[in-house]
This record gives sequence, C-alpha cells and structure tokens, in this order.
Amino acid sequence: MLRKKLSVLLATAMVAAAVVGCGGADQAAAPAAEAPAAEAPAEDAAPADDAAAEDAAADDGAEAPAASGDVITVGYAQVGHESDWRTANTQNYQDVFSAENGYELSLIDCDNDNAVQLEAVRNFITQQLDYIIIAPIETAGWDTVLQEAQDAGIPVIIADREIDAGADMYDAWVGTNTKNEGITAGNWLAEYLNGEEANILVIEGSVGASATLGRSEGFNEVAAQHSEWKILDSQSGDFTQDGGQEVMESFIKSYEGQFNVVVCHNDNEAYGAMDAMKAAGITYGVDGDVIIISFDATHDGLQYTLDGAINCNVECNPIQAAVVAEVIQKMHNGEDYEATTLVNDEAFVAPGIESQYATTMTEEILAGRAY
Ligand code: GYE
Repeated sequence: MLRKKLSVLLATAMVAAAVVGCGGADQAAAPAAEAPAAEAPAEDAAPADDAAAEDAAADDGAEAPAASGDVITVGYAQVGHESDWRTANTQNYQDVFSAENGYELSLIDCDNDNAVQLEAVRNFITQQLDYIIIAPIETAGWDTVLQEAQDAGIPVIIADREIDAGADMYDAWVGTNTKNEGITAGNWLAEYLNGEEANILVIEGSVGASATLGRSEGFNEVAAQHSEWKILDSQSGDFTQDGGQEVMESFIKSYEGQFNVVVCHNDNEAYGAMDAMKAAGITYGVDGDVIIISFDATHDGLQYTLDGAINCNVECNPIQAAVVAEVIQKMHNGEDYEATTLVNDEAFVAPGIESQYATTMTEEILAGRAY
C-alpha cells in the first residue's frame, strides 16, 4: 500500500482539514504564523513504516463501515480527567466514535496512572480491537507494548501527546505542537514587558508529559534570550486546579513580593493559582501586580482572559477526534493516510492588549468556544 505522509494544519474550530504539505515524515509544517521562532513540530512523531496498518487494511476488505456495514472497534487509552481540556477531548471522542458513525469505542480513563494505561493498551490487544488510540500520559516506556501491538497486527495512533519511541513503532500521530505554544507564551511576554524585568514562577503540567516538556522547552528558549528575566521556581501542579492552588500557596510562602509573572501550564492550574493569590491578597491580571499566562484556552479560561484576570492564554485544541477518525477510515480503506497531523493553535490576550502573537479577546470569540 502506498502511503502519503502529509502534514495537516487545522483551523481552530476544525472539522475539515487543510492540507498544507506533502512529502517525508519530517516535513511536518510549523505553525509559523503563530510562533515565528518555532521549529518544525513533531518531527519524530511520524512513523517510518506502516506494516501493521497495511496488514489490518488488507485483512478487512478495505471498506469503510458506512459502505460495508462493518463496525470498527477502537480502543482509546485516555490520560484521565485531570482538566477541562481532557473532559472536552473525551467528549469529542465519544461524539465522533459513536455507534451511529459505525464505531464501537472502548474508552479507558487511565486516571493519570502509567501502569493503568499500559494495562489498558494490553487489554485492547487481547480483545483484538481493530485500532488502538493512545494519549500517552508520559513520553517514556512505550516500546514493549507498541511492539506487542505491532506483533498482533493492530495499528496504533498516538494522539494529543508525544512519545520517545521511534516513529516506526506506531502508525500515525495527531496532536498539537506544545513547544510552539511555549514559544508563543514567551514571545508574548517579551513583547508585553518590552525590556522590563520579569521574576517568573512556573506551575508546570504533569511530570514526564510531552505537553509539560514542550511548553517548558519553548518558554525557556525565549527566556534564555532575556537577561532581564529570572525563573525563580518551577513546580508541577499536575494539570489540576488543586495542584495549581497547592503549588501557588507554597510559591507565595517562599517568594511573596518577589514575583511579577506566573506561568500556568493549563487553565485549571491557573484557576487554582488565582484562588491562592486572591486568598493572599495578591492582585493579578491586566489591573494587578502579577501577569498570568495560561495554556489551553478552554471556555472558562477564555472567560477569565476576557475579564482581564488572565493576561494571555495560549490555545491547545482538544477537538482532535475527527482527524483521528479520518486517519482510521483511510487505513481501513487501504488508502494513503497522514502519518502526522498537526492541530493548529492560536493565542488570546485580554482586552486592552494588542499583540502580534495573539488575538485580543472579545465576547464573540468566547461565544464561539463550546468547550
Ligand atoms: O494542556 C492539559 C491536559 O496533553 C495537551 O493535558 C494536553 C494537556 C492539556 O490535561 O489541560
């Protein structure tokens, strides 16, 4: 089977994908408009070989369920339910991979536990499901189970986050470029501060997650270019509101009066951090003493941005299931499919802020944000 290795950029509220590149696995297109300094994303995310996919496609008569009446069985090993982003992502998979659309979806909430996630994938293999989707909790530790899936001839799609395993260990990747998100956050801060000092606290996402590593790497790359910036501390809030609040409380104990920027790796952490600052009488947002940067740009996060409580919110789009379904349909039909699909992100800033890196929030933007 021939297979194109396409890179796809998707609009924010995407359903239809716009093909912007075609060629080798390393040709993933960087969302350059959003993050000028960024490198090409997910370079190693595209698989080099698709033997498992070929086997699966060859085995089932290469017909879409709509045409054949077959039900496609799909397992999704989901990270957990740590954030609003994750809830939206789960809902999106349930909507797209529905019985009505010809699928039987086994979605396992792995509760942010690596061992549970490995077991979920192994169960999918034992059940001989047609396709396996993994949103990997951590980047490490995937080789053995991916080999088992390959030996069983079950195609694997890595979604949302990235893994360390070689691209030949899985069949396709769909997700966002979190390093670019970190670069966008850094570029925006530099533009906003315009040479003023920054004493920065970072509430990171879950340890070992590619979303955490990417956002830190991107932001740190920009920070390294600013001698007037100092990162005072960086701790994991595990992508949860409680985690964000706890970390912020301990930051306040150690650094009260010393910081003017808080970077939160997702919206839920930002909610917790804001609660902790409010309780300590620290003001934040456009009219406050502390600048807040967040990631995800979910509905509530954008509400806070519109209200001026969050200064800048860098989007990460959780609506990815339609793209994954398209890849699966193509595999199923024995057609060429995209090895790497990049879901596009933008960034938003509070009213009163103008930025070359971000869109100024409005009621209309918020009204269009369903998750
Ligand atoms: O930012 C966070 C979630 O992997 C990109 O995981 C995702 C991250 C998202 O829990 O809210």
